[in-house]
Amino acid sequence: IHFKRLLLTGAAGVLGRQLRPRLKAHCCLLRVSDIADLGSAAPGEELHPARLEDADAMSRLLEGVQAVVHLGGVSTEQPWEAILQANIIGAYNLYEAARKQAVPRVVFASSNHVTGFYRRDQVVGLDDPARPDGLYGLSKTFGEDLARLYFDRYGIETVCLRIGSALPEPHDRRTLATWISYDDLERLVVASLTAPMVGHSIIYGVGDNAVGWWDNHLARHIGYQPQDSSERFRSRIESSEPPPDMTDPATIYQGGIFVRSGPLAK
Ligand code: 15L
Repeated sequence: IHFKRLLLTGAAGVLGRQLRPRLKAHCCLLRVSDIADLGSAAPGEELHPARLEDADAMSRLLEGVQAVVHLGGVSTEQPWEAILQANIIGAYNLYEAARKQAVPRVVFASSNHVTGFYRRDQVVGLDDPARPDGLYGLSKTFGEDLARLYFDRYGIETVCLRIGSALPEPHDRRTLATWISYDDLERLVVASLTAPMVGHSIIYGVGDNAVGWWDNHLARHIGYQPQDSSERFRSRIESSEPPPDMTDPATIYQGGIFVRSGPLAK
């Protein structure tokens, strides 16, 4: 057990529901937050609903926690106003709360969509420039830079997880490259919480897939060792899907259908 009290935001979301029981094993108390229904508190849990847009509520939410796993916010492409409130203002409120409450470490759920406009014949490293594929990806780019500012200025450490596709199984050609199992996601989050020194780090949240587009070697200090590969799903997926349409931007670029919003919309 590493932590007295951990905070998980977005605990009612798709990944929050996966991580909630798993993180409990690593702390005495798990504070869980969301605006959606959190159900009832399991032993060792504290329910603490809070709106990311509400700075005072966020400050109270972070009181007395040793680390935050921040999954809260909008997780797909949405109109600007929704992204602005939850992901831009919300991320700012989270970091201001961390500063006020002296929370030393954040694990920030970024996204592969920070670099979604790289092509699938490119391998992206952790110090390559961002190429967000939409407003959602752009908001995660902002979150990564905000985290960097709060490290440089205030010493709050963050690991930005550019999560690929966290799913029970890969389900198409793209997710063969982007898949991360829930077990590997747990390994990644726990490594990010417990690595001795992380400063401001970025790492792709991806499994041990044979084919992939992301190079994590600059994040070896986090100690994440993925164990699950998508390869055993390949033949079934490739034989059941039509051949890829190489003229479709959603096939050319890593972000998949996320690139279609805006000028590339079909
Ligand atoms: C994301 O960032 C989304 O939150 C998730 O719903 C998936 O679409 C994932 O990326 C992905 O790229 O597969």
